Amino acid sequence: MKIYSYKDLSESKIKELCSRQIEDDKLVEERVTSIIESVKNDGDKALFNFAKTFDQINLQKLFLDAEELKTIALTIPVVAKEAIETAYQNIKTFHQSQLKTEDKVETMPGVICWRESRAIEKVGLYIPGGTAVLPSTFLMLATPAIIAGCKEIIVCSPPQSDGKTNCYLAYCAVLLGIEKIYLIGGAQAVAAMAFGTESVPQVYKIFGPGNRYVTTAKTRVQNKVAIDMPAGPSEVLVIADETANPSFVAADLLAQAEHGTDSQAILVSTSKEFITQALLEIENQLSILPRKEIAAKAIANSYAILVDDLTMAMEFSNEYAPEHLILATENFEKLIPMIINAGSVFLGNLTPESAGDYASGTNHTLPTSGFAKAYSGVSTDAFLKKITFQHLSDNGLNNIGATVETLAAAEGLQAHKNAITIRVGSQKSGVRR
Ligand code: HSO
Ligand code: ZN
Repeated sequence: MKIYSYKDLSESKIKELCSRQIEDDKLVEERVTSIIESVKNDGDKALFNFAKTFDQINLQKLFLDAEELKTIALTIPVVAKEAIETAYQNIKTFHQSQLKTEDKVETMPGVICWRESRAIEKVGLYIPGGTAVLPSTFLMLATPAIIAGCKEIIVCSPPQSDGKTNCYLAYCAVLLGIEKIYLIGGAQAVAAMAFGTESVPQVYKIFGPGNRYVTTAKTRVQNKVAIDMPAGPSEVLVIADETANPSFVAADLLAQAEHGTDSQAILVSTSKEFITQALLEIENQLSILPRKEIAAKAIANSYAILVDDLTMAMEFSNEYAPEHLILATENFEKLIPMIINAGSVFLGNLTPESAGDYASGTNHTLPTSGFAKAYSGVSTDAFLKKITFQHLSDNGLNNIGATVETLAAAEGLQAHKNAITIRVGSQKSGVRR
């Protein structure tokens, strides 16, 4: 891990450190384009073929039904079942609190405007499989979808080598009342949900993380469906001062690093000595991690920055716009108002990112690659649309009429003006309205 001194960094070097160097991979782009075309043209047939080529499986059907899921779910160890239930309760409580009814607003006497939420009727959730199967992602996406009231929730996850899904995902499905898991992975899952096939219903919005194929496919199908957000590799930025604990911080950086070789784990500290201690701790803890090869590569691509004070640390963090921001300082309260760009924030020395990754209640589907400058993480809102309503009374029509007529005339849109004039006229002549 390289160490930089913030004061000595040029503006262009700061920009470079904040840019997530993800090269365009032409091969991935081409493959994704051809996968999407195949699914669009050949539907289920293409999906069965991709299961053979990519998952080495001869699927008989493309999904597991409620009965099959129940049977698989029975094999879950009791502790895991209880942990999933606790996490689910917290996620549910937090996301339920996001359902808010807004007040009606009288912008002028007799002119009433308001917004109401309606659920997106059909949503598609992608739950990654492969080396890291993520039941937590299932909870993070399906819980707000259910709370929002989405009618159709399609779940896709790549099949295991036995052509099934694992007991954790199956148990989540049972707990959530989701009756099918489609055994489809990669770009083909995204294409199937975007365009629909004989077995897979078409959806209006696709959610969920995934590898480069999945994320590339999501950005590709955006002219057809909405997506939660553009996604890149996961990242954490830890701001630590002398009140922080180097072993805690090292553990947090490694938790991020074990996600993937391209993950970023950035340490920003006010103390040179702290950085040295944390780096030593990383070495110690890394050597006994089961995913040490992956984590070591991610750490090698990451860096530490020495700053003069916490204000400087916040300045860098806002420029970097991390997916996860950990404030490893007793002074976190003072920093909260200074946070401008971050996906999710973890406050104080006893709040690891892992708490939010799994169980505290906040969502772990968050903007990466600097998109925290413009995007929010997934929440109940992401599964809702806000519809505006308005009503004009007699009085309201009189009050707003001239303004609309003048603006319509200024834009040369006579019919717009008429829509007001004709009503005001009917008011005067006593014509029934
Ligand atoms: N840190 C990941 C979420 C996750 N961690 C799932 C463990 N499982 C992205 O926020
Ligand atoms: Zn994580």
